Amino acid sequence: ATEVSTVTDTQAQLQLNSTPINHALSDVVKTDDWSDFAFRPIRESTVSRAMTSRYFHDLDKFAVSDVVIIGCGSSGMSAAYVIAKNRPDLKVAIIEANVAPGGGAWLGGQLFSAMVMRKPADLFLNELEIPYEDEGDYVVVKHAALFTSTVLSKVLQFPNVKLFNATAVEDLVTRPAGPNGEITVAGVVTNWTLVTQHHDDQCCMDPNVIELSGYKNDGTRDPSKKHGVVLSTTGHDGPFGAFSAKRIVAIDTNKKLLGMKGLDMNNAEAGVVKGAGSYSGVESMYFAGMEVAELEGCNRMGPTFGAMAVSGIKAGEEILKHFAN
Ligand code: AHZ
Repeated sequence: ATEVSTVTDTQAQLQLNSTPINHALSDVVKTDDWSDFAFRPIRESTVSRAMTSRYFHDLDKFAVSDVVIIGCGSSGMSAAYVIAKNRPDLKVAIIEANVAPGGGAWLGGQLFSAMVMRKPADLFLNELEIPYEDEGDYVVVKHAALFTSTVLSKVLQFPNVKLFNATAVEDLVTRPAGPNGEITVAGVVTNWTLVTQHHDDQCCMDPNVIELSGYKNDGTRDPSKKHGVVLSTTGHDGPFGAFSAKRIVAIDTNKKLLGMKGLDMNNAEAGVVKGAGSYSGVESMYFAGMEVAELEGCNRMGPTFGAMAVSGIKAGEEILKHFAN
């Protein structure tokens, strides 16, 4: 049996060698002979500078941003797509605590692959050219990772978007916004997530900030410019989740954290979409995704993702209106 399989393998190899393979490196590896293959030369410091110069340039460029999205899960990515596609002139910074962006949208629920979206969220899949099976009232993407990787790749290709991953928002920057105690969010306080996780056992590791646009150099409001916005999409409560919702109830004394209620798909998805958008208690603050459920006391929906996409789209469109008016 061993002899037969050896003969077959050799024949297959010969067949492969006689057929030119049209691969990406065909121009360089002309005869499928890799023996002289070499990369162009480089210095180690060149690699270091190629990364760090760009990162520090981005830190500088996005130190003042028009839109800061906290959390890069399904709702945050959907909002980023809508905003960046329609307004290439706005600087959109996405801050994601995890190394891997995507939040809970790499699997459809439990550890299962397929992602369910109730109609009419399929229209967003059409826009993104993500294939799905049509099951009547709902559609199924064969793997949640197909949705997440597609939205993510489209968002990251917009030149006006910067994703700062492995970076946690630790607080909101706030400023007075009126004579009666009104407050506006004016930026976010950031830190490397690994630092954020060690405030209890290391001393004094001060954070950094991203400020929203709309201020003069002396820090006063520039009325000729639109005020930037923060959109929080940090998901439901957890080690990092519901971050801004929890912070907002300390800032807005009229607000109580209502907390996410039990699972009810029909009520939850409609409720989250209804509650998504601008937050009335603090100016320039917007919410989408499961964080809305924590803030407004909606049910959770479990593994159905239509409301994540649609609440992101709704908040994104409200933000577009803010910058258009
Ligand atoms: O890492 C978090 C995740 O990627 C990130 N995040 C949370 N706090 C942060 C902070 N700074 C920076 N302070 C932070 N990033 O936010 C992302 C949230 O993504 P998610 O997928 O958890 O939220 P989502 O609302 O977009 O989607 C929720 C998906 C769920 S949960 C659920 C249920 O349990 O019923 N149902 C659905 C559809």
